[in-house]
Amino acid sequence: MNLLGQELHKYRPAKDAYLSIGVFDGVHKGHRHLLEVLANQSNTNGVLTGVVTFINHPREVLNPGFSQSWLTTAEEKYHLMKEVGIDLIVPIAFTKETSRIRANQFTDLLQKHLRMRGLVVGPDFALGQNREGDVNFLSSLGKEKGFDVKVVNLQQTTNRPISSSLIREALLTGDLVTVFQLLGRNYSVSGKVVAGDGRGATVLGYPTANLEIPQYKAIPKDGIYAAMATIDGQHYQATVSLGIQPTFPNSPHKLEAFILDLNANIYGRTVGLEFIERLRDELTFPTKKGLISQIEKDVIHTRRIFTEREHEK
Ligand code: RBF
Ligand code: MG
Repeated sequence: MNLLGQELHKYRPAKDAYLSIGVFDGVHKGHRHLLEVLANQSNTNGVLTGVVTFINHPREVLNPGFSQSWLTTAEEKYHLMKEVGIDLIVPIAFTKETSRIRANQFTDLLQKHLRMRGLVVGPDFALGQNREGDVNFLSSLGKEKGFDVKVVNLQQTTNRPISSSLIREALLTGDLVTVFQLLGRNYSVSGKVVAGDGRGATVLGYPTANLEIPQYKAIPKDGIYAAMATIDGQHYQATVSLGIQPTFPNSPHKLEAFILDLNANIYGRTVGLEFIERLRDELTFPTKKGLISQIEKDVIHTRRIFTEREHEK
């Protein structure tokens, strides 16, 4: 049995299912639109809502050398999918072997193991060797083999379809307004608090939590941000410094959060950060005093952003 067969073989869904297939990195607005159509279709037909999602990026296999930074970790992705009502999440690895599976063999496996009765996809979707199973191919195959194919038009923003790569680009330029528009929520990163240099607490009077970020996670452009921190389900306002702290030469690249109104040792705990607004670039200050008074302003700015958001509700 091929790897895909082995992976799918583990599942024994109690009912038939409508499925979508893809990477779904970020579970952005466009993905959510597609998944909502999927959920409606399966509810109408009284079947399960399932997603088959690649663990790695197919492009990694198809063009070696390509490496992806991810908008969502696997756990974040599954959590977001469950929120939109996906019952069955089936992670699969994309391998050379997967890329060579014939389209009809692929759908046979989906029918056999996941009880696929319908497939909901975007207009550019294709599966199977050389993308032979495009939307037209799948529609006629479905008629023959007994599954329905529904094509969902992609959500547009200012004439470009919403895509994970557009969101990555916006993160790289620090354009959180666009990120929010395409993602439908704030971008977030979570990581364990590790030991820093202690300079924040001892020299500046602004102790920061230094976060260890997952290796493949996309991070925004260096700079200072207002963020919402979450620690054990509790929310805190935070001012985040992301970068190389140019005031102190040879500092490592770091993601640090000054968490407002928290007096606790949080070493080893996991902190989630939702990036809300970019405040400024990192600057080089001639004196520590200059940096301290700027940090003071950043913190006041952060509080103001939260107050304004509170009023907008
Ligand atoms: N370091 C800099 O060199 N330049 C900055 O503009 C800068 N801005 C910061 C703003 C805030 C709100 C915080 C919490 C830190 C900032 N830092 C900056 C990082 C600071 O130098 C670092 O936290 C300490 O040196 C401890 O590593
Ligand atoms: Mg620190």
